Amino acid sequence: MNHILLIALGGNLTSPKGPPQETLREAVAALKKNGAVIRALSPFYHTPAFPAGNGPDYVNAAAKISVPWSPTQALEILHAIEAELGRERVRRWGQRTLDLDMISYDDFVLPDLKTHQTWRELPVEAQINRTPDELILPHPRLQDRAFVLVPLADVAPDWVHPILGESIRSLLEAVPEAEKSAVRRIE
Ligand code: PH2
Ligand code: MG
Ligand code: MG
Repeated sequence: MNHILLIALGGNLTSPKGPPQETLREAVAALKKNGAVIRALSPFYHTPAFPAGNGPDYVNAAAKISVPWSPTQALEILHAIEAELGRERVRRWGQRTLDLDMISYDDFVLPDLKTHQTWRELPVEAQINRTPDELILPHPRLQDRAFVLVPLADVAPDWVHPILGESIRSLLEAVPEAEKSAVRRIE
């Protein structure tokens, strides 16, 4: 049974494979090696680190993939690819060679609506100090971030958020223009 996953890719440090662009390419190859079929891959973008001043610019991208994995297997595989490509988990939102975030798994809401709402509505100060220890899907911050939404709009503009009821295209429209224009496509 195959499932459609939206994945956000990012990195802002050189990995054993090279600069972030090379690392992201390797990550896509590793997804394939693990059995994913790449349905769509966005262009790569330069994006300012969030929070502002938090290290070098990132390279960000998004992929739509189909996989036979369960949500837990998917998380394990993404973490294994991150580790293989030099990721060290030092600090929340710290600099990293590779970040592979599961944005969605079909239209699953995990672990439940109530918990999802708590994470989604967490004030930004609290977000810095609290990391969920369970898988939250869709990604609780996806609607907030131009560096996630701009590439997602390339691969899945019509995907509708199962809780918010809005498409990626419409979520992106709500993001301030200044944040969108800071996401610069790499030619
Ligand atoms: N990821 C983070 C923290 N900050 N900033 C940008 N521009 N791009 C990211 O992917 C990113 C970030 C934590 O995952
Ligand atoms: Mg991550
Ligand atoms: Mg992330």
